[in-house]
Amino acid sequence: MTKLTRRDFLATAAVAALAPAAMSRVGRAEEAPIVLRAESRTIEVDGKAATMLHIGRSDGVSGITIEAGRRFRVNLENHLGEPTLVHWHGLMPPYQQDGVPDVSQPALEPGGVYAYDFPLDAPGTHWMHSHVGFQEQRLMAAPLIVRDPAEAGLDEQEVVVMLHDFTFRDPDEILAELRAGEAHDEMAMEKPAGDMPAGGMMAGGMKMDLNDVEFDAYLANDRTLADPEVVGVEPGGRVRLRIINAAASTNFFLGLGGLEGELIAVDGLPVAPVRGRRFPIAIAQRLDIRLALPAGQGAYPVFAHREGDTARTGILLATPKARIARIAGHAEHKAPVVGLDLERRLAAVHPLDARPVERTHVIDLTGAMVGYKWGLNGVAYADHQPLELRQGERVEIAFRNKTMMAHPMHMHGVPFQVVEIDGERFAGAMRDTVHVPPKGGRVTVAFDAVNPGTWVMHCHNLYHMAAGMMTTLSYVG
Ligand SMILES: [Cu+2]
Repeated sequence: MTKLTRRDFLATAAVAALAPAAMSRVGRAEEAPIVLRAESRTIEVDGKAATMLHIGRSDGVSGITIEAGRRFRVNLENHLGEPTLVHWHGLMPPYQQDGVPDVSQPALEPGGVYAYDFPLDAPGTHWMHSHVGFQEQRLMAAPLIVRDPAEAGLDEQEVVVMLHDFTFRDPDEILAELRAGEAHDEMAMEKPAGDMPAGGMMAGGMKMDLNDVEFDAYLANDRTLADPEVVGVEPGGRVRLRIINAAASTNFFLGLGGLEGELIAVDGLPVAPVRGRRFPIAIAQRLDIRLALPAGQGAYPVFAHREGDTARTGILLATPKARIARIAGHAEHKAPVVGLDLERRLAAVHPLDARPVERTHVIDLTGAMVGYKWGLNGVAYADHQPLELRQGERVEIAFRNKTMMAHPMHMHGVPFQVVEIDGERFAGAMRDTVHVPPKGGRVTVAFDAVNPGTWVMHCHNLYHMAAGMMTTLSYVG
């Protein structure tokens, strides 16, 4: 049994009243598997209905909240009229249960059920999403929260916020337009990108390609700021934000309004705390942020600002008697461009052991807006050769971005540690997705090949991945 603190109870009750579909809840100690349904649903965005996809439990709740130390025992049912498959982003399953079509297992046909069963060792803020076509852009994603049993007694309210970029259009059409699109500047640029001023201009005035898809809205727990989720909090209460960037193609800055927070984990893996009011979050990444709310009544927005743009989304934390004002969907100023300033300051609480590197793969991130062809080392996924490695090896992957766009690089199987940025070695965060800035950005990650199988590594910008920016790495036991 999971004990609920008073704040847990208050939070659950308040949130259930306000937004029943957007929250997860504590998994009970059931022996039976959790049933997850891939299904369609209708949501309303800016007063207009849209048929989207969903990964939900039979009670309509999105995703799963579960305790570390249990088994991940899930039956995935396909209630869609098309094949699907769900990747457990951040978990370390055996590769046959990793949810990548034709790499882990065949896609799940309509009406079918797949059973998943593997140990859940580590806590963390993770998520689940379809790895089939553009289903993720059609909102087929949900939180996957693995709670730390050691934190069960904390007097702290958990607030999960899942971010999306939203379009009423057919994503296949968007990709076709990108492929037919006009040429962009392709000037070479020596200086790597940091946290740059807004507008996509870098030092020297040269252009980079930012936000190549125009979206209709940005969602936080499926809602816009015109009608945001309002989470009940207590005056002076403690909150743990679990922010998940489930956008297909958008990096954000997570802003805490006037409040200062403490970043305690990235991609579900703990880091030495970093205090701040604004934190970058690239596509597919997660942020765990602790907040101590002021005493007295108040409403506290948690914003996600699209990089290089004024557009924003978010939720509101509000005490029972707080006055809630309308919040504009656009900020007065553009958010900056996501870079690696924060990344350089991060240090894992549980880093890799010190040992010699046994194998290094240099991966050039390649492609161009012209023709919208993306790849790794100049090769699209259709023509890829698996990267070679051996079980047990310490491996480093050196990403070198030869393109005009940033790429959030994600590897399946095991997390990695960021160990080098632009030639400078350091012992950074453990992660599963790292932002590699455009025009010569260089990031090296290290990992131990301890989860044998065939795994994909890809750019998590869904349009780049669909255009070929993916490869596999393969090692056997
Ligand atoms: Cu990319």
